[in-house]
Amino acid sequence: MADSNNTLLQSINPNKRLIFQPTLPHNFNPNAIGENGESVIVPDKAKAESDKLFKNHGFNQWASDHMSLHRTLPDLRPSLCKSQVFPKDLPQTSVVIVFHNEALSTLLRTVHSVLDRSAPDLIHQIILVDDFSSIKGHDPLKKYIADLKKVILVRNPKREGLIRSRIIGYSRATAPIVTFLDAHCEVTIGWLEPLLDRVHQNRSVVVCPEIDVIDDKTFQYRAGSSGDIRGVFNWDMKFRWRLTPSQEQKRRNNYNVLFARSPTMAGGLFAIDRQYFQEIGLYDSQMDIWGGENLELSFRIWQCGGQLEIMPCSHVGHVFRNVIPYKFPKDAGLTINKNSVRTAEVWMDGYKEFVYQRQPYMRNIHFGNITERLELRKKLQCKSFKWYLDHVFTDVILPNESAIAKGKVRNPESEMCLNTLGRPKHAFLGLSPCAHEGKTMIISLTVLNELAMDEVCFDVSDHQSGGKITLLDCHSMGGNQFWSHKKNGKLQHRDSGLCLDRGTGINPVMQPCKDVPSQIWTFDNYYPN
Ligand code: UD2
Ligand code: MN
Repeated sequence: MADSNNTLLQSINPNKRLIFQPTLPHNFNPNAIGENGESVIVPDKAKAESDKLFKNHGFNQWASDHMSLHRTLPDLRPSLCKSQVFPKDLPQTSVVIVFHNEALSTLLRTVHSVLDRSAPDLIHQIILVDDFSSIKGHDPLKKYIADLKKVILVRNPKREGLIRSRIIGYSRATAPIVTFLDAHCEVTIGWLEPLLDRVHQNRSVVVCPEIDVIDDKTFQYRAGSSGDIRGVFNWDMKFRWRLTPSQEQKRRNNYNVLFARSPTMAGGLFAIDRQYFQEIGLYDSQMDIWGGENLELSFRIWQCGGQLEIMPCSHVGHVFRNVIPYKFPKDAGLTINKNSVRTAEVWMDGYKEFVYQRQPYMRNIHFGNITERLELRKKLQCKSFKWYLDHVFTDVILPNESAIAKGKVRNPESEMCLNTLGRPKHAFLGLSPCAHEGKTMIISLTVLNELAMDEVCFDVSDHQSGGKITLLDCHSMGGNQFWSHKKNGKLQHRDSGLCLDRGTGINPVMQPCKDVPSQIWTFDNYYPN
């Protein structure tokens, strides 16, 4: 069907092609588990085994092992994407997939989904880089891929981490475009043409697909970051998704099939011109194992004259997990922070101070030598971080701008301070002696009248006296998260009219407002407008 359409198209315009239409897999069984991206329900008799396997990879390996390596998936693209035509002579890509102790079935499903759902003339090679996985005895991967013509396996003789592993994979790539994927992805129909086309149009554009979610517990395939969401970062140097500001939405005609400019990328999934990647300095090879490299590359692309975009017509699923299942050779937190400090020191100019203010111990991290990266920045005549914030991440909230008041929130009578105590979302706000230290005590009264610690807001849904305060994601919509406060006075909750009271137990409580010392709160700092 697609082939005959393509033949028809080429008789009209020989320079164009339609999206590649995959055919149903050989031996397709519509009743097999997980087909069409549906949830896998583990039968009772396999629950114990599946729970055990979950620990190995931080996802339901049992489900993955029992689904087809060629399973079918829903098509989540906006409908306009389906009729797009592309140049016949799109450049080819090398696909690089790095992995450390990945489950064989998820890795092979990633490979097959690429082979099954990409036009064969666009895939030059798939390079698998095994980052020193522990292989005991029999080596099923090597045996399996021996039959797959385009697939190459490279094995690191020592653990390098994902950053250097990607450089190793890149160095084996020979196609004009290199596409990176994590080892637990599934690509969907039409994923490749829009990525290659965009890089082909402009070699200094780096493009990411929309990342759909493959559920870690059920392997259900569903929409993830779609359409009006783009990548940003916070001052903890963490990648975040955020709603696209209205100006950028307007440029895109309020969400259509046009690319979205994104301040940062999640990290794992992108296509880049092979030579351009070399020119802008690949990755910082002194970053270890995991983390930070996605922001470093994002800042570098924008500051050094490139663009980072998300293509709404390209959809790739990824298994998001809640734990990192593999070991870090050195302390995990320190490794990630070191990578982040290298990023901040090279690219963020004075704005790195905001990072250090949030996590003062980061100042003392030995981040190694960054001379080469600073020279790269000079050689490429890259712009300042201020330029990046003014022109790209225009909706950034600077720490001191975002707050009306900030710091420890103290009840002077008791010398007790509000403290989220690192409790999970949906837990109650706590208290601790103000003499204690810790970032869970640093609370902002934001310009939106929220009481917030990071992205967690103090929410009051129980409007009875004696009700507790719940920690929830900030929604920026007022409602149960709207508070009023006058310097060194009460903290009044708008919708219930109640005031925050130190209470008599371990948690503060909401009480009718009265002039009593237990309802007086002072922030360390107040910022005049
Ligand atoms: C996200 C990115 C990931 C990377 C990371 C920050 C997506 C979907 N994923 O985390 O690509 O940018 O943020 O660093 O955007 N691996 C190795 N050696 C190691 C550790 C990991 O080869 O020492 C492999 C791993 O098997 C996987 C890939 O690197 O294929 C990414 O690791 P992850 O899946 O644990 O990272 P993720 O998705 O949480
Ligand atoms: Mn991943």
